[in-house]
Amino acid sequence: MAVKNPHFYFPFNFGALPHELADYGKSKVVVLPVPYDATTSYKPGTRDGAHAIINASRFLEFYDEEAKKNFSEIGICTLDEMEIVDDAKGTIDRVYEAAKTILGDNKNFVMLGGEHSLTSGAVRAFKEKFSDLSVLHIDAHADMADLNGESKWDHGCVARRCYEMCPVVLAGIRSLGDEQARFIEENGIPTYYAHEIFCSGGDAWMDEAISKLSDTVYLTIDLDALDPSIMPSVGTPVPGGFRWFTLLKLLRKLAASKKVVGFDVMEFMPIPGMHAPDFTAAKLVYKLIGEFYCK
Ligand SMILES: [Mn+2]
Repeated sequence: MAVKNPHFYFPFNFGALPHELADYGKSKVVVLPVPYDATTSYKPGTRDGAHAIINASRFLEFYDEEAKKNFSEIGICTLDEMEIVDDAKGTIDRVYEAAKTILGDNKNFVMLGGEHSLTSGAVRAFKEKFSDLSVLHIDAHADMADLNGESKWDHGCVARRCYEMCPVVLAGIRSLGDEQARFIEENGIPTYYAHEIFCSGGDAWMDEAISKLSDTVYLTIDLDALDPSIMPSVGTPVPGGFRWFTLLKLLRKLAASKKVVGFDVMEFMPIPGMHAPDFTAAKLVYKLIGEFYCK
């Protein structure tokens, strides 16, 4: 029998949940925080991202007014921050091992970053378990470079690494190099550019994008996919991104027609003194736990 927390104890976990809702054995959802930002191109700071999202999540209200329920009741266990190692590939391999363990225990996976390169470690574990996996990559950047500098494991290469394992659909894209654009074109990778989807006036593109995915989906969200006006706390902001309800609508449609087996929310770079984006990121994570894991 778990001890009821005394009022002065406010646990540091996603949602500040009491022990009985945050215990690994009993929780259906497991949150993996990874404080890693070795290859970030413009400004470091995403190593503090997961911690800041968890901290903000402790002040959320758990009644979801849209779903009319409290998602936290299924149990959300927050792991300790993953220890990173000195090289990028080594850290990504650790994410793979962690994801594999969490999947092996039949838990629902949530990763908080940390830089986007970590996603390929998780996708590798998911692809091993779900052979028909596809990835929905929501991002301002295509992340389709084969190499950035000399590294295959840079955050600008993550969609390319995923594409080597399984089909990938890109959405919200508004920044990419010539070579990446050519690669996307030549390989017919379904790509929903921001100017096309946000200037068209409609949302027919959402159903079309979702129809390009297989039935079993891993969702990766780079927070810079959101417009910098609501999400300035990223390393490389680009104007012209998703607004809150548009992104939720897409993800709700995704949840309605596909089995989302895992997701991550990456590249959060907290800005000291600016706390709205921390709450935006935390609320997004909570909404997605509800959409994907509480049906
Ligand atoms: Mn990215």
